[in-house]
Amino acid sequence: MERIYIGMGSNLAEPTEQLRSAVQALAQLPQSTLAGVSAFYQSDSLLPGQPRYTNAVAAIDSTLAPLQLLDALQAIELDQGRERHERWGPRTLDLDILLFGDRLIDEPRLKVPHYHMHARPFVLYPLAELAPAALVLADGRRLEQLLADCPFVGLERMAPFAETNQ
Ligand code: PH2
Ligand code: MG
Ligand code: MG
Repeated sequence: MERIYIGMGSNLAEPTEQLRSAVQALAQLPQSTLAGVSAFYQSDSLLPGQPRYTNAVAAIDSTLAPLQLLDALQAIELDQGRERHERWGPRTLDLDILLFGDRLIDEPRLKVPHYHMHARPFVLYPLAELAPAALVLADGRRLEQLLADCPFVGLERMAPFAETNQ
């Protein structure tokens, strides 16, 4: 079993509903159990002119191999209407593998830790709700330090998932 953190994002077609559906799909993954879901956060898109995003992080424990999990996450994205046009385009659902146990992965389809996660408050702050403060990434960076270097700016924290999901 390895602990995996998955970043979730949506800025089309009722983002909150998209994330709720995604959580249900993650709970159905084979060889895996859902271990936690952060609160949902809203923020402006990094690219101007797009709708605001809703983001969250989920934790799963899984024996899936990284590329098996990536395939399963991309199937969930497609199932929820994801269309890939331009890079960073608006999307109904984005599921990104942020951390995969203590693995460093550098494959054409998958780089872990997720690139740019250190600079994205909408990834780091929900991650910090689930991961221990003392977490050290596979590349040696400390979550505490990444948080200290990434101010909580432009993020709006919504009700915790358990409350919004009742
Ligand atoms: N994802 C992007 C581009 N911009 N902005 C926010 N707030 N949240 C995202 O998840 C996001 C983004 C492409 O991955
Ligand atoms: Mg992304
Ligand atoms: Mg993605």
